[in-house]
Amino acid sequence: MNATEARRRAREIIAESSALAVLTGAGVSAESGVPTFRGAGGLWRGRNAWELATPEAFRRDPAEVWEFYEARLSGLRRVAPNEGHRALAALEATRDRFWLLTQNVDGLHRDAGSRNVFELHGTIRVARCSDCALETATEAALRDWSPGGIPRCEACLAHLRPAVVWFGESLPAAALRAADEAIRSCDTFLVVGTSGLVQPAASFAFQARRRGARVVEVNPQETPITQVADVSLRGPSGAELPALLGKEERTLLTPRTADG
Ligand code: BV8
Ligand code: ZN
Repeated sequence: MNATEARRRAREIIAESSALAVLTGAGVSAESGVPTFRGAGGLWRGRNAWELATPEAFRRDPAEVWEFYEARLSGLRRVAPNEGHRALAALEATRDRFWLLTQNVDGLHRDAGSRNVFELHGTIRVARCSDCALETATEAALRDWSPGGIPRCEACLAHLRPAVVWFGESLPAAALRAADEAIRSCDTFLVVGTSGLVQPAASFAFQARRRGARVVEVNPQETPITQVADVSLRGPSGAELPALLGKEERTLLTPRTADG
């Protein structure tokens, strides 16, 4: 199947879908300037980002882990959703049954107008007390932070940590429930911008396929998920996703805001 046929087939599958589940990874935010883990984002000060995204790293050196997340948060202050994020918001607007499951902690899907969003791996925009679990906005927690410092809980003064899911930690129950419902109920499972290496998210497309859903993949590279995809679009999601939209959805594409 050549690229044109693949796009036509993918558009057909999406147009016929009345219950659409979407799984996204770092690739959907790449065109907004957010480094992926496969790309530049995989290394921070020569350290493997995945090493720093662990409870062990936080126990060992919480200040270093905060420098890592503060650097990512400050990067996010300068980015905005791209056409890919906006196209997914438009796809949701024309369907009653739609689930957006994201591995991204950047919050850009909601900024783009998506609503039924489930952050499987948490969000970098919230900080949580490692003792009493009180949550606060990370920007507020970092207001009087400086490198080497560790923001503290205003209620019990224990260390705050980013409200993200670290390796070895289980996913939020609500997000897992939503993923389970989406996999069981969807007729189409759209996978965008993920290398499909991190569990349990990496097995969702396989589960959906086993339940008879059609799988569409958008990724410039082949991934383990390609083997269960009915069609794979080998291009950037910022271009491929808008091309998947039908006439009505295109009219719903939220206009690009002044800053992006
Ligand atoms: C858990 C938040 C219960 C923090 C993240 C052995 C075997 C199997 C599993 C395990 C195992 N040992 C341990 C596990 C479990 C582990 C796991 O899967 N490890 C892997 C590495 C083997 N999983 C866990 O620990 C999970 N919890 O399982 O709990 C449990 C507990 C203990 C033991 C067993 C079970 C928790 C995992 C969550 C970790 N937190 N993030 C933070 O962000 O700092 S993971 C993080 O990395 C992201 O959230 C994401 O999930 C992952 C990165 O993957 P992608 O998003 O796909 O990004 P990547 O850069 O890799 O790829 C980008 C893709 O985009 C590429 O394919 C590229 O081609 C494409 N692309 C590029 N540009 C574009 C594009 N696509 C479209 N358009 C473009 N323009
Ligand atoms: Zn506390």
